[in-house]
Amino acid sequence: MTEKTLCIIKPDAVENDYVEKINEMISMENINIINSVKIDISKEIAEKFYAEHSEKPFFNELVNFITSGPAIVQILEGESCISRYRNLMGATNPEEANIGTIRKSFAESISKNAVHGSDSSESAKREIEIMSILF
Ligand code: 3AN
Repeated sequence: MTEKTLCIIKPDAVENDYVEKINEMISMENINIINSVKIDISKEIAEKFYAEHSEKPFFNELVNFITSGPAIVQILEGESCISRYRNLMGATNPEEANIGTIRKSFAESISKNAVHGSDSSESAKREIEIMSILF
């Protein structure tokens, strides 16, 4: 089934100039980038976006980091692309990520972990809705 998912290239990866390399890896998987915008995500959008983590001890760190510099917000589209893009991202903690994944290649740490991807079709719908005002 053709799906859409939300991808964010986070401020660490933008600052380190990994955007083209990450997008090349996405394209190699036959996943299309159908919208892409470079933006400073506002605190308001970040808090809404990460609402499911609001009770977690790392919530403030999460919001502070995603708003710390320009990020690339993108909508991806392709066959089963929600799970296929998650696999391409690799584990949340880059130390646990498989070789060949984006996080193994480019993430610095569990919080500065280069990319975000929706984890289910419900999340994808919600996240695309929140971010669609940016495109
Ligand atoms: P994923 O991004 O792999 O779906 P989630 O949904 O568990 O991971 O966590 C969302 C984000 O929260 C992660 N991308 C990461 O930046 C951050 N995060 C998760 N666990 C931790 C942690 N233990 N310490 C700091 N940040 C974390």
